[in-house]
Amino acid sequence: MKNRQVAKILYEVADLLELQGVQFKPRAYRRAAQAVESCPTPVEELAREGRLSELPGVGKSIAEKIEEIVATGQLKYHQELKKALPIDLHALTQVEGVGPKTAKLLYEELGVRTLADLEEAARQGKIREIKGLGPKVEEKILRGLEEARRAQRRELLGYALPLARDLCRKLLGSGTVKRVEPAGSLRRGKETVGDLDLLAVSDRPEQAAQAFTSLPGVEEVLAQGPKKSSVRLSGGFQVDLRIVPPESFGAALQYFTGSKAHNIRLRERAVARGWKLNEYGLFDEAGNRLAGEKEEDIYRALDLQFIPPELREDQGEIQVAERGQLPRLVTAEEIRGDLHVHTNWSDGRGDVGELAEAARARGLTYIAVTDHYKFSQAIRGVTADDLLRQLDEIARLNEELKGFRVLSGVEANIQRDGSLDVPAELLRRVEVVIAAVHSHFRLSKRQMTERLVRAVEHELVDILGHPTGRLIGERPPYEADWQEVLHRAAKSGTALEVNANPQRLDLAAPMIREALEVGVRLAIGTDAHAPEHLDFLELGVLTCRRGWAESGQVLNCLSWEEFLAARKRGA
Ligand code: DGT
Ligand code: CA
Ligand code: CA
Repeated sequence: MKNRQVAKILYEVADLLELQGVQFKPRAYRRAAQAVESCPTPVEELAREGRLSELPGVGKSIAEKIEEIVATGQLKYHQELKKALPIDLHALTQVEGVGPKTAKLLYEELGVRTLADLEEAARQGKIREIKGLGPKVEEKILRGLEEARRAQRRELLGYALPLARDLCRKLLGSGTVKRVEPAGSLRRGKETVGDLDLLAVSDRPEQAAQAFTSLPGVEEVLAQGPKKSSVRLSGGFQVDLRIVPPESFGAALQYFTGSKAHNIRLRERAVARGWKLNEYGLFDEAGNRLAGEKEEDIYRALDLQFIPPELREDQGEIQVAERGQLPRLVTAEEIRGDLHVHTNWSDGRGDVGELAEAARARGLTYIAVTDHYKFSQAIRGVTADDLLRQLDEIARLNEELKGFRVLSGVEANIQRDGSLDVPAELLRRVEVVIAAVHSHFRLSKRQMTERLVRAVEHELVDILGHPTGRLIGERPPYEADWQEVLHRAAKSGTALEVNANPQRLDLAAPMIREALEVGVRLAIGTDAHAPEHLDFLELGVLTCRRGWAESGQVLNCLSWEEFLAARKRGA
């Protein structure tokens, strides 16, 4: 059973509990669901090895539930909860404009159980008739339906990226290919990936195709040939392999990296010169090859700056490249610290020292330890007392660590009214304050905007954590006037987080670009709840790059001393 399917059941339990008005438990289930969904190892394997509780947010009770799901394919507790509301809540709430409450209302009023029912009800104009919903909601649902359908079939980048690397490594290891690289949306760093497109060069294409279709994890061979092969992995993810001659590799890489919209613009540019551009190369009127071996040569021959894959979305990048004014995108090598890390002082795994070591091993020179402040009995967070003791531990550790710095911090909760739950005297004691929304997600647009504005304007808040609250494929962003929030953040000098958790990637790339335009600074945070989660950092960097961010706009590119001076409080 796929992690995603296990997660789906846990998410539904969370939503059903929430509808019953149960406190705190929904959050625990949601966190566990997130951990399962973003875990690169199949949970079946973890269950077999008795390692489920290694997942952040998975305690004994939820571990047992996961074991039951893995063993039987379902969960009795879930079935019981579902009797009261026998609908496909998980699928329905993925549609923007449909929260659990609306789903319940639609079931009670119109008998809507599935996405198909929802679509029918919306098309027949029945939703606008319901008190409290109206024509605007109906329109939104119709738009959201399409998006939700698409998202359901896609994999998170954080899952697909390590998978792609592993497949490439194994294929190279087979000795049948000279070179293999991922193209497609994965190479563009897109937050979700529909299928994987690999490109290879080989002297023995037949054997390479055979090696590819025999890779571990291949469930079904859809096609096998010297030029193109296609497989479906267990779990349903499709991988295409194309084998191309070395003199066409650059052209093929360009073509299959896409996006399709970018390619169309680029081809128009070639055609305007009387040339031809395809996956084999760039050719002039007489059919002479102008470029093809290297991707860079194609852009150069078309009088363009090299356009990094992350920008190839037909969002104006070709015009900007023509003027030679592309941003110098932030790179992973420039990142010096992680600004959002949890430890076993709250709900993370690993102590401060272990997180510091893991960060150092990844080439970083600092981390900010920002454990959750305790706001409920059900959530493991730090109390005021813990936080003071943690400060001592961090100070001691910093004495020992050479060339590495642990910054003290806290992740404060933004309460319903926009105030923080951590007393100001504590906020003053720590070096990094992240403020984030963890409850009351469904306020009116005006209330949510006022709440977020109040938080970013708080004099002690350095970073607004996972600003829009979206969970990819699970929960759309909060309703808020984002232009207003960005504007106020820029004005008050509060950074916006690019949370690098694979499920979040929040801010998302399009909003990063908007944020940068109004002068907002970015802070990448892995939100690590275990040492290995520091690997998520690269997802944050990719997302920043897709948002056209340069290193000067990303606080993590500063040294820790520079960062402290650059904070709102430092200025
Ligand atoms: P995905 O898989 O849905 O996440 O998105 P992509 O971008 O990986 O799309 P995919 O796998 O359908 O195709 C890979 C690339 O191949 C795509 O980004 C651009 C290129 N491509 C595919 N079909 C066409 C086409 O009809 N015209 C052009 N110009 N390029 C295409
Ligand atoms: Ca693809
Ligand atoms: Ca494809």
